[in-house]
Parts: sequence; structure tokens; C-alpha cells
Amino acid sequence: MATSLKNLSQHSDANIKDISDRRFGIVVSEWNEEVTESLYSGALETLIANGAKRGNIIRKNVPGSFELSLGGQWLAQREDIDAVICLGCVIQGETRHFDFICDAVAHGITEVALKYNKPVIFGVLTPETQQQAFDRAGGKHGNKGDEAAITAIKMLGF
Ligand code: DLZ
Repeated sequence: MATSLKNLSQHSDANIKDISDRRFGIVVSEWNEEVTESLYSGALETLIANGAKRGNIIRKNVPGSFELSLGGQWLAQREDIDAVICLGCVIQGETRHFDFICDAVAHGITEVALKYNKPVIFGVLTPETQQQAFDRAGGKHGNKGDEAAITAIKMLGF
């Protein structure tokens, strides 16, 4: 296994290279806002804790997770941005909406990363309940926003 989960869950990682001149885009979905704001705080704090400058982090909001791919593309296509982090939370409902959104955003983000040849990170929670979302957005299971930030930084180090 190339990357240990232990490292991914750490807020600040000693193995990380200098990222003080790197520029990051963060796209935040407004659906399930309380959760996605916690994801954003985690990602932002983790980037800064690992050496990124606040002025080098650009935020863009989109209405829902379905729009994360296009929001991610708007940032990824900018030459001054090195990596993009997409944050969202899709909670499983009684319809197939959940499957369509999750499939679309997973494929869309992958396409953007490959098209622009830069890290575009999938920081989307897909829980069954809101409680499971809170547990993974700064609760008992950590913060997926932290993990997404660490993943972006690690991808820049390759
Ligand atoms: C419509 C919808 C629903 C039902 N649920 C969620 C959700 O749990 N999380 C989320 O991020 N977005 C949801 N959306 C909105 C869609 O992502 C999208 O914004 C709309 O379908 C418009 O394209």
C-alpha cells in the first residue's frame, strides 16, 4: 500500500514538501451547508498548517455536489492554480437521485483531473444519514476536508 491511512488522517504531515508557493482552489457545495462548511474549515486549516499561504487559497461555491465538476473545471483550467479540492455531501435519500449525483460527480471530477493534468480531489461525503456526515466532518471519524487537503498536497509532491 503506497499511502498509509494514518498519514492521511493527520492534520499536519512532517513528510510534506514546501507548498508555500503553491496555489489551491477549493470548490464548496452549498447543499448540506453545515457539513460542507466544516469540510471547508478542515481543508483550509490543514493546507495552512502544512505551509500554504492564505492568499494562495481560492474558494468557489457551487449550488450542489452535481455542480462540483464544472466548478472544479473553472478552477483547474486556471494556470495559476496547482490543485483543486472539491467538497460536498450527498445524503442518501429514498430516490435514485443519490446514485445519479454521486456517479456524475465522481466521473466529472476524474475527467477534469485528467483533462488538466492536475490534482482534483474528491472530497465528497456520501453517507446514509446526516449524523454519519457530521461524524466525518469534524466528528468522531475525523474530517474528510483534512484528508482531501493532505491528498492534494501529496499529489503535488509526485
Ligand atoms: C437535488 C439534490 C438532492 C436531492 N440532494 C443533494 C444532496 O444531498 N447533496 C448535494 O450536494 N446536492 C443535492 N442535490 C442538488 C444537486 O447536487 C444539484 O445541485 C441539483 O440537482 C441541480 O443540478
